Amino acid sequence: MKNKIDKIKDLALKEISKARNLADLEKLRVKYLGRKSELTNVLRGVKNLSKNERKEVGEMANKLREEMDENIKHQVVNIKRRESGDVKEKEKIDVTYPGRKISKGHLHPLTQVRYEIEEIFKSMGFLTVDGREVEDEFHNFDALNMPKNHPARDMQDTFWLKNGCVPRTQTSSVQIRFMKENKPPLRIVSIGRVYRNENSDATHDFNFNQIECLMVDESGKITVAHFKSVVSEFMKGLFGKETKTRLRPSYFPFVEPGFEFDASCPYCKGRGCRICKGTGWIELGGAGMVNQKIFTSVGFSEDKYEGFAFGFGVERMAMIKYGIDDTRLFYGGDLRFLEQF
Ligand code: FA5
Repeated sequence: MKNKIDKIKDLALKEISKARNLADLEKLRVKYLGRKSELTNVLRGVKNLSKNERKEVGEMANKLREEMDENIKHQVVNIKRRESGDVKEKEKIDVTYPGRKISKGHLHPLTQVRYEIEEIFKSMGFLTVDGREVEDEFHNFDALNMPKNHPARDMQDTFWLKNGCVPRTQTSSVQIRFMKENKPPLRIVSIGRVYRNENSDATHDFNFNQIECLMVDESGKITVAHFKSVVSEFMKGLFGKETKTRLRPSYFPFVEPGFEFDASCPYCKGRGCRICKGTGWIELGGAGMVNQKIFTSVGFSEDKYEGFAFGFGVERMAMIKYGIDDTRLFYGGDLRFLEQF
């Protein structure tokens, strides 16, 4: 009996001292002091012992009961103290800890270029105007001297809508809308999305942005020299002085004479590469002196006014400015690309 009590004592006191929380401690209390515990069994059997043994074993068992009870109470205090210490540690505020950096977003590179372009034109006295992204056939083609079956329509393979409208293929439609509402003198610039049914490659996409510029005044007041000076001022403002530009004769039904405008390729510095298709130049857009037919289509008398217009691709300008070799990167949504701007 005495051996058994000693074994219970060793095991119980060891387990009680190792208990890590109050729930474990309660389980040990039931195990060693409960009605079904070994010690209670020992006490129940005391009555069957001899008188001397009864006294001795009874005293030992009661002493152990008190000792275990004491140890459990002591351990409750320890656990509570430690738990409240843990909470304090967890909730401690270190006012000297460096703040967490909040990552800030920024404007898309095309939006940055757009704002920059608008600022340059604003400084030259141009008004920024908005156009419509979905146009009717009249404003997108007919009023721009591109009637049905005109071969120039083929160059702008178009997404036609069922109601006969088009997601605009060029920002030149803004010229028509603005001149229908406003009389010259006028200087406007308009930037926005256009859509063409094209296969994508490094310099072409089916959705891109154009900037349209229009300057009109009485006949004799605006010449090609004004166009050249406005464009070269714009190019210097956007790309810096080192970029070379050139004009080539070209045809657009809404200008006469018409030009195409190129900037020197920033990758090969004019030597010829994959991006510029070996030519050393990147085509930025079309331009020319406004065809008198456009003035009559908006209700102005023929030969009363003269002016120039140009339309450039914004993605191509952003490619040159930032040294980007594929226009599709602008629309890929890849943060590794976008975070560089
Ligand atoms: C036009 O769209 C004429 N409206 C420009 C114009 C305006 C001429 C005013 C005369 C007077 P074009 O189709 O060439 O022209 O397009 C102009 C520019 O848009 C191109 O030079 C190029 O920079 C850009 N561009 C054309 N197609 C794409 C494309 N698929 N992806 C990206 N940029 C394009």
